[in-house]
Amino acid sequence: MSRLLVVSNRLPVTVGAAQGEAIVTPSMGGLSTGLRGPFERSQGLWIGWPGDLSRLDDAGRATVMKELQALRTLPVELTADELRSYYEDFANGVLWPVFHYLLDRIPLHSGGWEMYRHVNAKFAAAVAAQYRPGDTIWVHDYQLLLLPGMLREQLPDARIGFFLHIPFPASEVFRMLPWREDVLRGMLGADLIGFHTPSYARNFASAVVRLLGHEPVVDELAVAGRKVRFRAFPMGIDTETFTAPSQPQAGEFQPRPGEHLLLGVDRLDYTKGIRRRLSAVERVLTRRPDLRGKLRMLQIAVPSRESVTAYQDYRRRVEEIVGAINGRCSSLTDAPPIHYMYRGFPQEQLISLYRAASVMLVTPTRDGMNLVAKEFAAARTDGDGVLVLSEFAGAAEEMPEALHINPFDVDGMAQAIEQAVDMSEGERRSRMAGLRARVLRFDVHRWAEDFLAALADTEIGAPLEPTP
Ligand code: ADQ
Repeated sequence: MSRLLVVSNRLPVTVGAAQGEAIVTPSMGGLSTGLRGPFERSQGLWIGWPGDLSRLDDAGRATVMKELQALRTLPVELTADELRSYYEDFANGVLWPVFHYLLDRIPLHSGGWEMYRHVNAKFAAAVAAQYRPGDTIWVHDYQLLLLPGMLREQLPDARIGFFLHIPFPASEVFRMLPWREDVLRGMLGADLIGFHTPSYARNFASAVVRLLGHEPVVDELAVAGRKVRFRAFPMGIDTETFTAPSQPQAGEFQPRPGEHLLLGVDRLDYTKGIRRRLSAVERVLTRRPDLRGKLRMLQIAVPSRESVTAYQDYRRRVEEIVGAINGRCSSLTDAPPIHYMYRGFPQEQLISLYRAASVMLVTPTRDGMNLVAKEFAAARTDGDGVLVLSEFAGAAEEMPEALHINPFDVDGMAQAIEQAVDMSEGERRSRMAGLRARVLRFDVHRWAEDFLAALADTEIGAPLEPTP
């Protein structure tokens, strides 16, 4: 079996300290869960940034390195400068808004390209140093778009896969990126390129035709004599975790009797449509006085990218709107309708909340997939609950039984929330049954296996012409 080299910006570990000792704990995200099987079976290696190790003393550093090695992870260390410029300024400051169609967020002076290239090259050197003939390399996400091309130059015969976790925008938007050709050439270094949905794959193909002139045949492109395949592999979740019975916990959240609980769970990110969602809830409260005191919105926002200015601004604006709505809609007898928490929650608590909610609101203005929507459906082992889902989330293509909304139409969103609250139990159950059947079948293990099987099946061709 081919050894799997996984490459992602961040290693799936957290380096911390306990009783003065440095410790490394594996962090169980969706990706690491999905890859666990093939990774263990092939005695794989995971290459990525381990987090900031600069505060460790020599002994702590030695312990961390040993533990990272024991977990079969290889750290690519980044200086504070590299991290700021490559990750914050370029990946999150430029690529993230362009790929999510938020063109007004592109900074006037979009810095960081040179450093982005430099850090991708640093990753390429780390991967090439570990590579043994016969290995399979799987590169992840928008932080490493140039890496497949750089690896192809160094390792012409390597089997390389790339998966993009965010949308690939329409070519008309993508071409606004000043480095568009380099980005495409970087991606085309892979033998197989995966996206969450067929529409992202189509957008990618039209960008390639338009900017590089390569015409695809179905899902294949011929690039400098090599065959590059691209197609959709919709990512799923670890269904076992989300279907397991909840353990009752002290102080657990309980909805009040007769209350309709609306739930939002997101990273605090300006693509998640949190402000529009809250406005829609306010509209429901204004239009439906009968629901006042009976409708509560629980919004959980996990802190994210806190050093990026756009995220600080967005957080301030979300908090302003929470305050404004509560100010307008609270009374002496009713509790404030918006219950907002800015922090991460342990997974068991999230699952209890998914189970307590009457309506789950997933309303991003753009989202590659959105796993929260799938986690909610999987967690509803009682077969009840309504999902209100943005048509701009990749998940919408696979979840037709949800109530689809356009987050730019706040009135329409308010109507969908009312429809969800008023929905009969029979309709709720029949929609939920459809959602659950698909989510449980196409889980994250299947996603990883399908991608790796398609990659194993790909012919490896001649090298790319070196990029100028
Ligand atoms: P994200 O933008 O992070 O991922 P999403 O797919 O929804 O979005 O995943 C978020 C994860 O964080 C979920 O597993 C959720 O349970 C967890 N989470 C959210 N809020 C939390 C909280 N308050 N406390 C604890 N955990 C919380 C990117 C892309 C997505 C794509 C994924 C996977 O932007 O579109 O679906 O990668 O490819």
